[in-house]
Amino acid sequence: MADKPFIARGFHSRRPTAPQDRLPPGQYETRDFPVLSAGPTPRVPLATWHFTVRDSTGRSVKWTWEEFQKLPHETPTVDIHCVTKWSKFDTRWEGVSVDTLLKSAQDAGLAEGRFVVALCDGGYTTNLPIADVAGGKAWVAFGYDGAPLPAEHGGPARLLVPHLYFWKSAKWVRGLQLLDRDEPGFWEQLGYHDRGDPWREQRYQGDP
Ligand SMILES: Nc1nc2c(c(=O)[nH]1)N[C@H]1C(S)=C(S)[C@@H](COP(=O)(O)O)O[C@H]1N2
Ligand SMILES: [Mo]
Repeated sequence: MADKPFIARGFHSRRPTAPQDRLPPGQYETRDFPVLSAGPTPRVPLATWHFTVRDSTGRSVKWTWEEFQKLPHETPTVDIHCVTKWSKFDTRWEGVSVDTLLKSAQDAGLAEGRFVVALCDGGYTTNLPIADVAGGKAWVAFGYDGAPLPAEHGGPARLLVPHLYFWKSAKWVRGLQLLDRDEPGFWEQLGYHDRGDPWREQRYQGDP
């Protein structure tokens, strides 16, 4: 692993690591970018890609790729934390803030929900309280490290919710369903924690 200690003449030394206060409990730092997908990588041509926000009454707003690209872009640099225990520091993304999408939804008269389920090509889902995707904490990202987001990492676009375990950052995301009640997603139904805060080590159902 990247953070294996190395031995230098006559004394033990670890390569410089990022400050411990950036590493949530039980995590280790990696410099790699592992790929974790529950199924095959979907490929959707940008010409047919669109992104939809839908409310519980069925009202929706929809963007084509071209329209989506005209929304204001942000370039967050964030640390990410996978429940399989790797963390990666200072990952650089480009995307649209979920706040921008929720504002458009509100302007279009959609009912505000308290929860959201992210919907993806391939059928993956994950649930989040609105409070965890609003307020500058989440993006629909289409760029990584100065290039288009590679398909294996969720391109053309994925959710990015870096303050929660990375399974909440749904790859190949195509929409957000607004809900009044919480509805567990793919991993959450299989026993993973409903919220997944790495700082509280909320890995599995029953964790604090
Ligand atoms: N659509 C989809 N999104 C997904 C997954 C998946 O299997 N399908 N895996 C999740 C998990 S468990 C993790 S850790 C991250 C992995 O993202 P990466 O492959 O870019 O590292 O994506 C999350 N988003
Ligand atoms: Mo994961």
